[in-house]
Amino acid sequence: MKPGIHAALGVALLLALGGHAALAQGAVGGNPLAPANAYVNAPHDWQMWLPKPGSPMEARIDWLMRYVLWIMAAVVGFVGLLLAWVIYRYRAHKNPIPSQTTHNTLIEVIWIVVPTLILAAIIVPSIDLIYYEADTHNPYMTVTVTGHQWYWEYNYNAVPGLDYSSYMIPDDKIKSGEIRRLSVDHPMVLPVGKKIRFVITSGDVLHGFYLPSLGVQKYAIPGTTLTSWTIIPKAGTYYGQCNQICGMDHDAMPIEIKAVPLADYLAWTKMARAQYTENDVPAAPLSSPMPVNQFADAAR
Ligand SMILES: [Cu+2]
Repeated sequence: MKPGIHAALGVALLLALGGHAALAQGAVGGNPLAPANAYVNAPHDWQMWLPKPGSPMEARIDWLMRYVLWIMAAVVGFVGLLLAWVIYRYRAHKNPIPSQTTHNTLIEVIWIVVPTLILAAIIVPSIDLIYYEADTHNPYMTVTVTGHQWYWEYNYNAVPGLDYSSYMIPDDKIKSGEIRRLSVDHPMVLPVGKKIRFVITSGDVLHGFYLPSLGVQKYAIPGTTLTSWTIIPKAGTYYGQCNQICGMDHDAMPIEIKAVPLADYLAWTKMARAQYTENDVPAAPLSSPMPVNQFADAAR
């Protein structure tokens, strides 16, 4: 049996065993979807390259990055060698009487045509990727993402009432299996293999909705929306951060996404909706920073 099938069977078994217990506890944001933890796509020490692609979009971005990098390396290498050769071969000592040549039609044609072809070779896949990234039509579902000082709010448009806040777990409350400055109390839960559209906005100042391993990066701008999308083929946990300097706790608003099989996602929406309707919005951890606007309100 292939390892992939093994893993899938393992996940199914875990679901059968653990799914109901977790659902019964109603542990939204705790660990209701344990199998999703099997794969974690997170930054690691000494990471030197882009994150491992977790979506087709990031895979394309990664490919284009390497493609352009190789072209760039070839250009830099060629020009560098040419320069070295000219400096050596035509140095004043060896070449006391310089050539008076000012034009060479063949060389001029080459140095116009070749760069044009190189640019065309870069532009075609670039434009293709821009159109691919902009294609938010026909999603399976839409999540409205609102940046706040300093947490994220996720609104599941197709699930009435499912709108909750996601706070970073403070350093002193981190448990094993969680990642300092990246794990959150209530992650965004998404189904694997489905096209998810993000509608991104802000409730106060500029934020940045940045999911490096999924190839998503959009400003969250008060008063307007930007859209992006993703498909996550592999169940697991993916991370992002606010990457627009947005105030004192800019670093304390990470994004955590749990990608789970569709059935788990649907079960989760029922559970989450029941719990979140009861409690309105899940409580933030006690040591979460007080929203700065409270000071402003108190001063009035
Ligand atoms: Cu922010």
